[in-house]
Amino acid sequence: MCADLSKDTKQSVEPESVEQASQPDLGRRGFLGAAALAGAGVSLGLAGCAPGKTSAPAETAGSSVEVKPGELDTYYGLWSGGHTGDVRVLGLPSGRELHRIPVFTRDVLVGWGITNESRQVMGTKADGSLQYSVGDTHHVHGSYKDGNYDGRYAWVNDKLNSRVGRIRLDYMVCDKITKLPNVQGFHGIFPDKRDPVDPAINYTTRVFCGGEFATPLPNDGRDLESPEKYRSLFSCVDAETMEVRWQALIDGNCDLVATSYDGKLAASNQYNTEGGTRYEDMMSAERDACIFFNIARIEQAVRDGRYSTFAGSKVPVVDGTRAANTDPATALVAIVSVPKNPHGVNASPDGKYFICAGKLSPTATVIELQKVLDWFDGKLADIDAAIVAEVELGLGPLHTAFDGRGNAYTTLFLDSQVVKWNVDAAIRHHGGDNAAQYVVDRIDVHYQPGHINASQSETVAADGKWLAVGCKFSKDRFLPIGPLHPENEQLIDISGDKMKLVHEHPVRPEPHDFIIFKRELLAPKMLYNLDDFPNAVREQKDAGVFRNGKEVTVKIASVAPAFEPREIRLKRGDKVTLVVTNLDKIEDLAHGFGIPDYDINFVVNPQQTASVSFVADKPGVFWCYCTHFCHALHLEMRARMIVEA
Ligand code: RUQ
Ligand code: CUA
Ligand code: CA
Repeated sequence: MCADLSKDTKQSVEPESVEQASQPDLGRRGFLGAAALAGAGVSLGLAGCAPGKTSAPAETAGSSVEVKPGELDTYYGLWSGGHTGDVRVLGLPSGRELHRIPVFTRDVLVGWGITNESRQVMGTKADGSLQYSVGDTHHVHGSYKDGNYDGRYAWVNDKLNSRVGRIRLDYMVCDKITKLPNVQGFHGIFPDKRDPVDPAINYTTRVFCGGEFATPLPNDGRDLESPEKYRSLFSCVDAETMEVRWQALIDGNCDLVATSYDGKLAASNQYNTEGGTRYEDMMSAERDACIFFNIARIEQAVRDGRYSTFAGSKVPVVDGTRAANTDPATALVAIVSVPKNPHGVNASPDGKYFICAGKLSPTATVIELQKVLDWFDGKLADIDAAIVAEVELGLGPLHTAFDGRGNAYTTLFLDSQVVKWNVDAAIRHHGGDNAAQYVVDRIDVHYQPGHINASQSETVAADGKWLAVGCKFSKDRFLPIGPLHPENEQLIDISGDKMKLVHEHPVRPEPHDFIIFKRELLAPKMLYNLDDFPNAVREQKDAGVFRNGKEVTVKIASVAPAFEPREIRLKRGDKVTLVVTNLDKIEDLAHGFGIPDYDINFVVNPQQTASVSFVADKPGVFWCYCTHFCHALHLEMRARMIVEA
């Protein structure tokens, strides 16, 4: 399978010629480039910036990505699911999708949004219906200890409804969702890596969330046409309680978030520092910003009561606007100027730099963290002197990954390339050493890449083996399936000097971002613990139908291949809570529980308990059956639900 794919890759055609062949009017590459540049309203001075010589098309990399039948992958990947509101678990290097963890939207396989337990996590309205039924996940990141993933949690954002979801990585389920107050378009998310003050706290205790869209605050209809009053908020969520600890009022629109390895700084690259509400206004200034939050100072300000609150929320809000933070001695934030409408900010694994990609500028900006700290300490007069490099890479730089050997890998959206560049050489070049060659290699990807990540890239253990690239357009790479194309995930071997494209697979749109880490860092549990469920039906003899007037509790124990009880007698209009415990203790022995015409189906894993509530409003006979293949007698695994008229 994999070998075939690499063969396909080998035969791939030059992107430019394909564009022309299939789209006579205007190639997409040309179209996107023209639109972006016209929107930017600038000439980018690209003379020195034409895509250089690219690597040869993928060579067959032997069996390096092939994971043979029965073999296990060596890396996990956590991929955001985009519109589907979930997080996907992949094995790498094979790229096989192993699981989807539902978070913000219903999932009819596991019954997410159907069981009472999951609905409580998702949030319901007063009438019991789900608060939200759609989502848009972009970024997923794991909890840290000592600068590496510790396998406890992952967090994912919902840009659409400004929610943060937390996933317990031991069971790979979402256990908490928090709605950010007064935030619209919550985009970048990143956990901290240690506490800025207490050295004993060498693990994640905060999750930072960047607010993208600026809105009137409060956004209740009173200020509609006064853009100068629109603001966005940067939020800090407690990693354990998932409550919002504090927020910071800021100018501009947060894009991504990155955190320093010493715990002292969180950053967000910002576009639309102009505060425009019209498309053209959002690109009018030549430079935007990367804003650095001084975590210790902000939390001291909160302790000192130097904050305000907004209607409807008790969360302390500190002032992180440019106007309020000009004096380094008291500033809560430092604002570094970067070229217009930057995209992506990433922390290098050596802990020294944050890199902002230029998007509308063909550059990447390297900011030295020690210099930002020096500015706060009064040792650096000009905050923009924290910029140690601003180098040309190519058109449409978006996101950057690292190999742990001093190289950065940046996606070029408009050029449909990944460029490998050396950070130290870029700094020397920026410092005036024109002989310093910082671009090491370029490779074509197919097509228009957004996010990129390397194995262990965002940890101290970056290992420089694999680089995954999320291509936003797949066009001619797969069998046609109608107008909505899959996206293309490509895998590049970065263990040598030259990048080698070794694998690709289609994905349902659109994953946005992902992390890749060694499989040893996760130890998922195979069985639930009965004691974790207060409503568990602990033994078969506890099962049965228990009536209290119109309120009926149905307790069901499942042991393959039978449910107990096998007959459930109800009266029309009964308010039913049906609890199912899977008493099987065998790995991989899940049961499902489906009730025809009652719109109910969910899975119960070994030693798990799940419940649903419904009104028995349809009289008749309903064969509740096991919906998950479990046994040779799986088809016979049923309970007859009788609803008397
Ligand atoms: S952003 S393609 Cu939502 Cu992650 Cu950059
Ligand atoms: Cu139990 Cu199928
Ligand atoms: Ca701008």
